Amino acid sequence: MKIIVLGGDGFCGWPTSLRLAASGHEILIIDNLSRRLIDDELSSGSLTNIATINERVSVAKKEIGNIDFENIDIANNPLALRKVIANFKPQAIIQFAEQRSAPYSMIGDNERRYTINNNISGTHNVCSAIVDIDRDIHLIHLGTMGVYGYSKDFGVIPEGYLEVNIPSTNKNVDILYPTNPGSIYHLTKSLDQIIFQFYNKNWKLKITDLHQGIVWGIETNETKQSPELINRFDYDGIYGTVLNRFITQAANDFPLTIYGEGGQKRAFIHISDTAECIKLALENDSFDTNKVRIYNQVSEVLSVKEIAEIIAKQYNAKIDSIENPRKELAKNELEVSNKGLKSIGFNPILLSNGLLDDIKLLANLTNENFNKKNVLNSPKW
Ligand code: NAD
Ligand code: USQ
Repeated sequence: MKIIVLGGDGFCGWPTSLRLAASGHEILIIDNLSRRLIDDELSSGSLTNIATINERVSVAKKEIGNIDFENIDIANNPLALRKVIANFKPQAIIQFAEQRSAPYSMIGDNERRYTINNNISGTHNVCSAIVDIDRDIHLIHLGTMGVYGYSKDFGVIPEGYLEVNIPSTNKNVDILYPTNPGSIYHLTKSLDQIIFQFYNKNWKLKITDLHQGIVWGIETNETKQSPELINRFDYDGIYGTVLNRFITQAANDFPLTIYGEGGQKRAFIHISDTAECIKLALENDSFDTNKVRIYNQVSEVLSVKEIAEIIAKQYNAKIDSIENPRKELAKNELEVSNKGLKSIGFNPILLSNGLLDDIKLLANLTNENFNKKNVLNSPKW
């Protein structure tokens, strides 16, 4: 298949591009490298030394498969985006290209506006281009579990749609699950859903929205094949996600930073499964296009405290409870359905599978890049 991967230089997009190329697909990465610029802006960056995009692509062509790259800002240069889609003629487009940090989106006015403009315009530009160029293109978007909020108020979190009873007609209908975002970033993912609903209703666009949990890990079979293919790995208080942060902290004798008491339950998925689930969604593309297909891309639910305890026990680390910089529930119950992806072959890697050791090893090998100053740099909101 010919596939465009928007945001293919990022943490999820790069290993996914490699996995798809290794499976014989023809990949065109589009990225404006904004994430590398944000590293400079925050004086932070990946714990691993990542190669330039040109080095990455040239090694991937030799070692993995058919991959090319174009530098385009999909939010601010819709004409260039349209031209590339029209010339490349993809069967599918995968949309990773959004500003994805909740803390970054809450720093201040600039970051709030940037996140809204970048994410909403970018995603809308893609939909609008598909309408004019080829309505058979399958759009796969990376959404987030955070659109649902994190609670059991309506029971187990279903895949996108909630069945409700309308008292006046006593009929049951499926509605888009009511959104409950906790940051400007999560708000953009909630708004993306309405864009998809409209484009699907009006132009019958074929869209899969994958509501992904927190991604942990770093390596996949493909990124391990050469130092130039290594993935990025964030550990700072703005882009680092909780499990990868705790592993890096354990590797650097830094107490694990639980925000509050650690009662927040979240859904998690390993980076290799991110790539695998997208491959499954792409290759299993016969579905009812009368509505947007929504899957929950998650493997297991754990609390922050449970994660900290697993890591503290395994690596003899200390745990610190620090004031939570975020406005969120101190504790919550959470149960999530992932039956859609399981029905097309997803067999999740769990935290107990032992991969933590791989990451600890890597975190140790790269600890010359670990900067203590960046661990607690989250804004408060
Ligand atoms: P990332 O920041 O590492 O990658 C995003 C990539 O998109 C970057 O390379 C960036 O340069 C590019 N990009 C951003 N705006 C762009 C624009 N306007 N034009 C072109 N390129 C642009 O993020 P990630 O962790 O790889 O996340 C990818 C997607 O997956 C995001 O949409 C995110 O919301 C979603 N997601 C991530 C996680 C996670 O834990 N990392 C969890 C759930 C969902
Ligand atoms: N947390 C800590 N200590 C830390 C860091 C975080 O206790 O040092 C807590 C946070 O307070 C929060 C939880 O861990 O309760 C998760 O935080 P996170 O930074 O790992 O994840 P989050 O901000 O939710 O965002 C990440 C990705 C985002 C994605 C989302 C999926 O950055 O792109 O959409 O995970 S989800 O959380 O399921 O909505």
